[in-house]
Amino acid sequence: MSGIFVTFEGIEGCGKSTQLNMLANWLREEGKDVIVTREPGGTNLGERIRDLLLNGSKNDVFSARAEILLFEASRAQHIDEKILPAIKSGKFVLCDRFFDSTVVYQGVARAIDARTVQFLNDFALSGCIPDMTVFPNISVAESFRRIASENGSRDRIEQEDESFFEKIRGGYLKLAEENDRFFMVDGIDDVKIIHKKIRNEFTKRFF
Ligand code: T5A
Repeated sequence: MSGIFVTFEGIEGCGKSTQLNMLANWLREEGKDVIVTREPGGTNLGERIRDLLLNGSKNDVFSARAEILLFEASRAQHIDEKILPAIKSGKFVLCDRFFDSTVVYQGVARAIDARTVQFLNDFALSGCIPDMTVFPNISVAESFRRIASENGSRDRIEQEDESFFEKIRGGYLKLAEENDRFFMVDGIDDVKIIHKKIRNEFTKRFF
């Protein structure tokens, strides 16, 4: 028995968490056993690493090498403790961000060379590749508008400037072009329209 593993990726505020929860609700209505999780985080250890990584100022002393290793440590724990056991027992696992985030945030935007990122990802992943990756695509201007309209302070990475997020968006567009598992959807549409498109694609691929 093997479940289905779907990840949600994109720039800040693209709507991935909203869409993940809508898909989870629909799958539950269909009688499926669904696990919702996120990266960094998803386990006790992972959530402690998340706190280290995100709570703080962009001026905190964080070497790019230390940062990527923390993301990978959170991922390795997440896969061993939660994701793989759930998939093996036939559950539907929906994860908010996964290794593609490392490819674009640490690889493209922080300029860690692609071979090193792939090596570290491979080590953490242990072959656990998503079956589908949903990517709501919005402009950086829209991302900034949405972040600004949310109450609460920006996390350490959200404090980066526009050029950082243009690199992230470019990185995702390239991944979407190169990988069939990606499903890119226009993130500027109404949330219900986006959900319907994701649901249709999901049905086409898995049911
Ligand atoms: N990171 C992560 C790395 O650098 N490397 C890694 O390996 C990993 C795993 C994690 C941070 O860590 C970095 C990337 C990130 O910087 P996060 O918890 O994923 O951060 O947080 P964000 O990406 O910042 O996620 P957000 O919750 O801010 O945004 P979402 O999930 O994209 O969007 P969502 O659904 O919360 O919506 C944001 C707002 O937009 C509205 C929502 O109501 C909400 O107010 N919205 C829409 N508005 C209009 N039209 C639509 N279609 C809308 N959809 C949502």
